[in-house]
Amino acid sequence: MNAPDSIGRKIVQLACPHDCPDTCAMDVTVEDGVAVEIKGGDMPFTAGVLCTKVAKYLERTYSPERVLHPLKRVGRKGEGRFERISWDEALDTIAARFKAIAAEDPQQILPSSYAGNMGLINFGAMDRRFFNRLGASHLDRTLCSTAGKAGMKITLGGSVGTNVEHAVDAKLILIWGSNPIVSNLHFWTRCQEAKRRGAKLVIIDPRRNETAEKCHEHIALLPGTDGALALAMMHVIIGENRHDRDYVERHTVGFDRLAARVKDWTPERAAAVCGITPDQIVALAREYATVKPALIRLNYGMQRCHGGGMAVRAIACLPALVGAWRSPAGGVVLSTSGFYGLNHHALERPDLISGAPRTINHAALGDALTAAQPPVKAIYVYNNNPVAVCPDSRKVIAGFSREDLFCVVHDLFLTDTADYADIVLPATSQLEHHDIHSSYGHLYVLASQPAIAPVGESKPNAEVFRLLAKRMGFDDPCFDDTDEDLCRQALESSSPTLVGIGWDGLKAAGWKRLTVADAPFANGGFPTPSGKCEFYSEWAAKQGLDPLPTYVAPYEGPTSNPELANRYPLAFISPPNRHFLNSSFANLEFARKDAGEPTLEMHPDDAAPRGISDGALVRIANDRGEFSAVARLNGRARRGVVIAPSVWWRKLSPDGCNANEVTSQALADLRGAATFYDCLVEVIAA
Ligand SMILES: Nc1nc2c(c(=O)[nH]1)N[C@H]1C(S)=C(S)[C@@H](COP(=O)(O)OP(=O)(O)OC[C@H]3O[C@@H](n4cnc5c(=O)[nH]c(N)nc54)[C@H](O)[C@@H]3O)O[C@H]1N2
Ligand SMILES: Nc1nc2c(c(=O)[nH]1)N[C@H]1C(S)=C(S)[C@@H](COP(=O)(O)OP(=O)(O)OC[C@H]3O[C@@H](n4cnc5c(=O)[nH]c(N)nc54)[C@H](O)[C@@H]3O)O[C@H]1N2
Ligand code: SF4
Ligand SMILES: [Mo]
Repeated sequence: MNAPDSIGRKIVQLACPHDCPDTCAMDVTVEDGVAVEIKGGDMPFTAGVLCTKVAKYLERTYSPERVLHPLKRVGRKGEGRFERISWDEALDTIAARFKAIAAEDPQQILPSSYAGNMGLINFGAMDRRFFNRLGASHLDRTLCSTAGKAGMKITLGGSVGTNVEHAVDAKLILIWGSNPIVSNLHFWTRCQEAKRRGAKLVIIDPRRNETAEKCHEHIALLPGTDGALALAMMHVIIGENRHDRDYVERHTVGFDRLAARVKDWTPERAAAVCGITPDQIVALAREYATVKPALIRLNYGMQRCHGGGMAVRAIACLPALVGAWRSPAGGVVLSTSGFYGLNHHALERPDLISGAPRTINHAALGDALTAAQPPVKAIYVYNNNPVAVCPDSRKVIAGFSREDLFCVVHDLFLTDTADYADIVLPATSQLEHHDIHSSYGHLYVLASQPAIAPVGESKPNAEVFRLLAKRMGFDDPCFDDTDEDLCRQALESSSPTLVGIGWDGLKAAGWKRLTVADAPFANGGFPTPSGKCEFYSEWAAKQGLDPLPTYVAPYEGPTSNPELANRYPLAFISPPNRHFLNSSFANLEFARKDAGEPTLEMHPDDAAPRGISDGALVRIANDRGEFSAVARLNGRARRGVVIAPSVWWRKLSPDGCNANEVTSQALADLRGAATFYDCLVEVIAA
């Protein structure tokens, strides 16, 4: 932080708290206690640039829609009618209800939090301590990334991979299940520089998304079929003897078994599964094996389906097969979070748990709230808008509508979920609290400092749990730690990547880079049990999983469920809207203006026989539910796939519903992950 000048002006260094791989540094200018300007910070990955939505973060911070003080419900559940109460009344009410329910069985209390704020302190620290000590049900946070993370862990040993700061030197970049112009902007700027230096950009995505328009080639496969494509690429590479024998021999395990596995995966077979041509697969495989350095940027978009974990696992085998890890610009990255080694144990204190509370899967929250035994009697929602973002809305809403469910929502805004709350608590924005940030898209640690006083009576997450812990009588001294104590503890770690990074130095500098070698796996050294890239995984075999990469078809598709596919012939995906961040921003005037209205992108050949023209209102339906959107025949959808950019707030949508009305609670092949993009629908002209 700069010292205030004579007119009381200072610049404060923050980190963007949103769930985005870029975790930008932000400089906020404050005059007389009011934030007047926000800009990208000087952290090298950010390089002074924020995305368009966060460039308007001050409008979010000072939005007239902010919740300014605690509220209690006066209307029916879902109605969203509240009356102002004091913090004391709010906290006393919550503590009294929690004590009564915990006296029966504390597992009847469930936290529901996800990634509204990615700062380590506000994401998971005092809250985890509180619920651990309470003995509440454990929430398995599977909404986004667990399948892909598991695929990476089995193959490479963790969420590690290429530092995309080197992408400018790549000669071939495969952008796979990712839309970086929308969701990884600062990687995209590196791709553009690589393109200027002669690199070829290939995107693999069912949707001709904003990024595809700017790539040299677009492979528009069917959703959920990436595993088959990767297996066939390996079939071609090994069959044509194009693999890097030396790298494979020295730094991988199980090549012979992998070769046997991919033998049947001919380009013809995979092409039929993926809905593309065999020639596309052969050309891609040859190019990938010969152009160096080759980088694969995976994002989570391609693992939101039944076979999502195994698809990531298969793709993660490719760089070792061709020796792409030899160069700093080669390899693959899904997430860099595994490089950090921060002290989550100190933050979360799992040792405070007594007994063995059950685990509830976030991706099946609807089922949990309507059918779990013992029932969930209280839910505490923060950093999360489950009524809008969890799959199978009708079940989720049936759960939140239960009169006997005590519901607390801590948020900056009266979200779809807040409408079901008994108590609403006002949350601070990033300008109003301390935090420390890691990233899943680069290698920097950032300090985020408060720039202004809390707006209204809002409080940060950790502060609310400190106050609740007092009222619950939790006397462990860890409940007295301040936010800065927590920031300090996060860095108390023996991780070699964090050497020389302490809280005070970080605060003064704003950001520091982890110590990670360029081309970290050029000579192997993967964090797997064998230290090699594991084509064959003994560990997976022991877990009862297929030890080799394999293809797992979508639950909802013509081969796995022909009867369903007959009734609901269109594959439905609902990837991020450029102007929102999940459901965040979707209530703000400026973002809604940019986003327009809820749309459904269709191919003209799917629209015509249904009597649907561009701009027509359509209903998107399956056995789980239905919602409405405006049809857009805008060239983005391939045949057989319809797309609803998301996540809109239900109550601000024309028919009070959003895309999750039709998505399912089925779980992916690995780590119980959500399968938002494994979904068949029919589209009907409204
Ligand atoms: N502006 C904006 N940025 C965001 C978000 C947002 O909502 N808005 N969300 C944030 C979050 S939570 C995350 S997890 C990250 C990453 O979020 P992701 O979900 O990875 O989102 P995208 O980068 O948009 O990439 C999704 C792409 O995957 C494609 N896709 C869908 N199914 C498949 C498939 O089966 N195979 C393949 N190959 N492609 C498929 C979609 O068409 C889309 O173009 O982005 C973050 N950044
Ligand atoms: N159909 C469909 N559904 C999806 C997806 C999809 O692609 N399609 N994507 C999925 C993915 S990848 C993800 S990650 C999830 C995201 O789901 P969530 O993590 O729930 O993300 P958001 O919808 O942005 O909601 C976060 C909420 O946290 C609040 N918040 C922000 N900061 C704070 C804070 O400091 N304290 C408190 N108490 N609250 C705060 C925000 O105001 C916001 O209301 O959604 C999933 N749902
Ligand atoms: S949402 Fe992503 S790109 Fe935008 S400012 Fe935040 S970290 Fe940067
Ligand atoms: Mo996500």
